[in-house]
Amino acid sequence: MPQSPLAPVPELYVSYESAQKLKEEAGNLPSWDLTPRQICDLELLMNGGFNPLKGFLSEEDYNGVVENMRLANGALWPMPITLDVNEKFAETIEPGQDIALRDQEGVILAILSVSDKWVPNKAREAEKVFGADDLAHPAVNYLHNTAGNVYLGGPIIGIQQPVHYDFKGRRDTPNELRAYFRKLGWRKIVAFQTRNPLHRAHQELTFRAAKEAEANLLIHPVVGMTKPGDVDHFTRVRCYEAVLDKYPQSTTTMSLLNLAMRMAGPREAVWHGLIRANHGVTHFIVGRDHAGPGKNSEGKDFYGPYDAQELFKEHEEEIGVTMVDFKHMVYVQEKAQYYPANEVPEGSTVLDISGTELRRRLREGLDIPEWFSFPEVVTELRRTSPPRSKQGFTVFFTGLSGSGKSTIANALMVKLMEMGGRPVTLLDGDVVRKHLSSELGFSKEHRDINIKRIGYVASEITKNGGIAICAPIAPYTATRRAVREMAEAYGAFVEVHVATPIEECERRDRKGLYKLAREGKIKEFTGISDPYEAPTAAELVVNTVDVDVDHCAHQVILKLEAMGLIKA
Ligand code: PPS
Repeated sequence: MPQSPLAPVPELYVSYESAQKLKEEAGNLPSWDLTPRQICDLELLMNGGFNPLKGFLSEEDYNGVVENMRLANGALWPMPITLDVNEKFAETIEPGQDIALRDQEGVILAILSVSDKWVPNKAREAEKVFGADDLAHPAVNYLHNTAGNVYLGGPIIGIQQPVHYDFKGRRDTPNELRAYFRKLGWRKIVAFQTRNPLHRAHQELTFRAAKEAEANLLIHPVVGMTKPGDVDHFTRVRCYEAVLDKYPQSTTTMSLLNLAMRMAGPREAVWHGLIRANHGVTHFIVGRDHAGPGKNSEGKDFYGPYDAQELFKEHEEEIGVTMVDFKHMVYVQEKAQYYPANEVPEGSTVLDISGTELRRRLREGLDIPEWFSFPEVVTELRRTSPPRSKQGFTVFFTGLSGSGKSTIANALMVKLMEMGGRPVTLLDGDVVRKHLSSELGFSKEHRDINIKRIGYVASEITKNGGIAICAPIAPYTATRRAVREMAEAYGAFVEVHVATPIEECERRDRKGLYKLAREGKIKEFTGISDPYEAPTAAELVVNTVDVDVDHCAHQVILKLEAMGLIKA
């Protein structure tokens, strides 16, 4: 049965005194270091956000949830909340044992009394919960490539909440929110779930939804884990705070929810409803493609646009929260105001900017009109995502020893410094081996470590708005890809293949190394006794045989200009 919004929701915490005692005793238990996702799940388990769950799912509950969205006792619960661990740890644990659950600093947050240990059928879980065993779905990808292969289940004893250092004043447990609503006399509350910045259309639709339901409004954004690639929650919360001022006074509040989303569309909507019911909310806005994961590996949507609304409606009573339809709002130019798309006066001009178009405008530093968003929100977004010509980026040269990488990289560095505007760092192969990787040799393992170190430093430089120029041999495709992923999390990655053929490098033999390698005096020499996997999809290929260094560096500059990374 849904909780009355006035009564507190059950929590799994023990008293402060018991917690201190348990903490000491738990020091001797086997312990598991929770993953970021598990910390989010644990927080909502302990504070009652996942009520009626009392811990990580047992095998019987898990099977019921996967197969028909129900716990073994019949209660509605659509999402498997499981403690996944690796085989090595699982081998040391048997049902009946207690384990200490620690955060990433080693602080004990809870004790799990293990009742069940099993190896889940992940393919089945993917099919039933997420609709397809397709790695293009972020939660399916997580299930197969990040989650451990063994699940542990059992009740939890909560010792302390995970620590948050950011936006403390904006985080509320379900009971804190309930108490707040009680204090203000709010009886009907519409919650709006979001993982994106809010613009004028969102403000219009949320306020309208609250007005229609004669309710107050709770902006309830997710700050735990959202879809990879989303705007980070720090930026979003600053944006939300700006939008909050736009609602009439005392109608609206905001609270941050440390949920790890799964992007499971219809099941996720039902889950979100149950979580909101626990937070004392009476109404919940569900829109088109709620918590949608994007396209599958065949380029089609994982779920139908209204699947989430239909599944929610079907279970509305049990969820205990009334669904409010999400109206797509558009701006009508002649009226200078927003209308629901299906109520636009005939013959009027409708203006709208899609998410993709907004990102393009941000990337290129183009105008974002005031009818679309609030100037404070645009300022925040521009601070975090400056136009490409002001963002950091990485230029990654790869090629054989003696191919000319360092010379071109040096020339590029000087040209970029001449232009000014951003700090430039050259991570040349030889320099890196002297300062960062002096203990490493040239085995595959050592080369990989070396390149990943370069990638890490380059990605930090990129994150902080600088230009990183790297010039190692980097002979392996997979390692170059890993570095690309690291850097692309923060800015552009431009791979330049210096494709000087081995014959030419050997003919030049500037350092005399090829001769030594031929004589067997240097082992594992790239191109002679060790492989070089040439890139197949580099952003640029330069040829140093017929073209001088200056010209090669100029080709890179042209490429950077074409990509919008520098302005002529
Ligand atoms: S790697 O594979 O990317 O880690 O190599 P890198 O860090 O770029 O280092 C290459 C420079 O080390 C010298 N050197 C060798 N290169 C290849 N294979 C072997 N076995 C080797 N031993 C020493 C060589 O001078 C490389 O410098 P560059 O500037 O590329 O000529």
